[in-house]
Amino acid sequence: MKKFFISGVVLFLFLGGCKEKETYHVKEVTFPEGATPEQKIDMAAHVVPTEGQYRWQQLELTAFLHFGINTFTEREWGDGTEDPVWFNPVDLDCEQWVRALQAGGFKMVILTAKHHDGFCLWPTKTTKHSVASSGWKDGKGDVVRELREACDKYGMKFGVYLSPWDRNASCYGDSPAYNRMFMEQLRELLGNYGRVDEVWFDGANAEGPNGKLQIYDWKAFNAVIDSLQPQAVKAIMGNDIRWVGNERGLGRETEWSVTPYAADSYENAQEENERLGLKPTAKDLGSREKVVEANRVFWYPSEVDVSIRPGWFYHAEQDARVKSLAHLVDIYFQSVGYNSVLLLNVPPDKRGLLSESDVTRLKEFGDYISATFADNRLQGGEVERKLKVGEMVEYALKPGEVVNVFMVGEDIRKGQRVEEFVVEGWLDGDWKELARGTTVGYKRLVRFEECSPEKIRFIYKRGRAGMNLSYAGAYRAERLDVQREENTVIRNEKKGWKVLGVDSEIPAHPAVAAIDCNPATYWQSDSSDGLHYLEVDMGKEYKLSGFTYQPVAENDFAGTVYLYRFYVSRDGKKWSLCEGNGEFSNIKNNPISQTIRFKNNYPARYFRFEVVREIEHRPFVTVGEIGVLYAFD
Ligand code: FUL
Repeated sequence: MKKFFISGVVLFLFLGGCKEKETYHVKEVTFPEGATPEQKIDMAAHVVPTEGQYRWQQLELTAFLHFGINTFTEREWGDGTEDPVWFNPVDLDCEQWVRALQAGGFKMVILTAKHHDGFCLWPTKTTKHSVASSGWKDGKGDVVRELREACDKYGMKFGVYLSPWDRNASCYGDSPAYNRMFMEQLRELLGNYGRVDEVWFDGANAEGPNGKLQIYDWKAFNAVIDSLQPQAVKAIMGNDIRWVGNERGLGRETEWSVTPYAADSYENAQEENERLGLKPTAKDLGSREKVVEANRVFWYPSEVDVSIRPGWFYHAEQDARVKSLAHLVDIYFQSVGYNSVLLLNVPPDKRGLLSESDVTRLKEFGDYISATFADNRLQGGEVERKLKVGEMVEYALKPGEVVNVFMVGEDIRKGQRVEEFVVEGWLDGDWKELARGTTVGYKRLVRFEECSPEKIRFIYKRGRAGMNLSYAGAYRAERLDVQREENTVIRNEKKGWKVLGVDSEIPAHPAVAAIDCNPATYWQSDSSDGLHYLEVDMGKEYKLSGFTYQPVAENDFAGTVYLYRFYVSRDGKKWSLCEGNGEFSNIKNNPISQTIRFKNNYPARYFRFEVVREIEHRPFVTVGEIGVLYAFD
């Protein structure tokens, strides 16, 4: 006999007037043994979000606040040795953060209560490494409390980021001991600060001081959340919300909220994900092929996290590199408009305020989005409809209206189904294709050339079951000039620079390309096991205070350097080490230009950049550009 096993809660619903009974699977379903491909696809089409996941999806715009000891050291990842006294945001004003984010249209804020450096923004009992030991408010301050109160005052939802990776905790690596400490931190945060709507766990992990890799107990962490804040969604290493796979604000055009990709807390998650070739960065996480090969599927929707600046933490030198309005709007279309939720980071500065440039940009963004979507030009677009595959729905437009955006949504409380659709406009007495797309999900936006059709029709081309169309809209989005500020490279004057030595180079990418002031060209070493290095003669002596590394801006970022050593020399023979354990923090997820500042200045005419490890342990390395910072006499 075939065994039918359906995990999760199963709902039976009678659809208005029709006798057909539909069975829905909340959050997950395991396919019965021997299920046919058609049965699997049909079951996948009936997986629906939990109430919490649905509430979260409706927020559309959520904000990250990266704030902590790194704000004061200007680093992206602290190593845990920082002195807590350095934390002193004398003008801290969480109400200013919340007001600015609200003006941008954001509905929830998520604070980095603890980042990888282990410094806690609340006076925890679990470690001395917290605001209680800081110079701020004589150790009596509590950022989490102040933000909570500001959120309550303005009606903003509140979430916490608690980094499992802790480079300060001495018990990190002693897995049971650290897991206990981490759960205690969770209990403090989730038990003492009122309602929390999202808990964000990053996946970064390493060995502790004992040399052992920390093994996290995700199930136990989840149980703490479920007992204290059952309504909160658990993101990234949690099993409610999935990381979209990059930190550039790019969703997938084909984005399935129903996927066989399993969060780590599920049985056999790693084995199954490997068997199916699934990981957060994979292009395809939910096609028919993947579903048919799988034994189970989950409602595991994606979240697009990206910073308004190149880095996650505030760095004054990035003040002029706040993303343009055009770029933020593109990100909106590629996240919210691709069936995802946007999590935009806006980092408070050393004063404890969002900087003026970011506040202005947030307001521009909020105004642009609300003006664009204020007036739906389709008549009857808000009426819900049921469409069978092959059916279409036609809408009249208000006469003479110019449009360039089409919006469509599925009622995801009845599953995600659409695999292909076409949008056509009635122009000059004929139907012309305006746009086409694959998945829809909660919300799909498609852009096309400006036009004034008399009517628009939506054609449901291909799908997994009947479509529950929840709304359709046509709008005009004002065109904006597209710039990509954060790709600006710090260009040094490199006149007279020469390559002094290099371990290897491939003909298409010679070493000299790393110092030609052109980030589009790059040096690539060969794939030998030996040490890869580049030595440069700068032609004259400088007082070197740091250096810059621009990774290669290509899609897979292969060859990007993670760990390095940096040496200088006055004669090109005797070398002194300035940075022995250098780390380009977070470069794998966020491959932006890196600026490293030394603790001292070094008189030098030559430098040597030695690669200790590539981001994925690949045997070759690439360098888009390497430059130096120097002090004037
Ligand atoms: C990453 C972290 O390592 C970054 O520092 C940042 O917090 C980002 C949101 O997640 O993986």
